[in-house]
Amino acid sequence: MKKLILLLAVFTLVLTACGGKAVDAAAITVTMKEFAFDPNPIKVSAGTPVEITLMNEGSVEHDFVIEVISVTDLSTEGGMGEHEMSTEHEEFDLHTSVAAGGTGILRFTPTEPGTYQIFCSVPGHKEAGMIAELIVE
Ligand SMILES: [Cu+2]
Repeated sequence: MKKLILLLAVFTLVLTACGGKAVDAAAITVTMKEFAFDPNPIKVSAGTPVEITLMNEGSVEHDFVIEVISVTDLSTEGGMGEHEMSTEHEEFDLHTSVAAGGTGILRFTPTEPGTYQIFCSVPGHKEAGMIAELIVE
């Protein structure tokens, strides 16, 4: 009986350890439409990996751009890659394009606290107010 109690105690400890919080990546879902990002602002922490799921709920292509930001571990998934319509050769530190109704994933770890402007680089969208802020705390 003593052994059973000990086993139960160990089992409980293991369960607690596995079920503990320790979320090491912040998962955020951002919706894009004409002409806004939601939520706005988006708050993240310096040094903590961020995974942003971009859902385009609009009826045209949108993208998520931050022109200048210090990040590590950058990766994207499911986006459209480069714009076909874009004629500029701008280099953005963060850039994921998502087709109407599509989803893209952007992963990065911000390294410098600050407030960064997010915008959509599809012609006319930024001018129409498609901007937001990323706050790195
Ligand atoms: Cu847009």
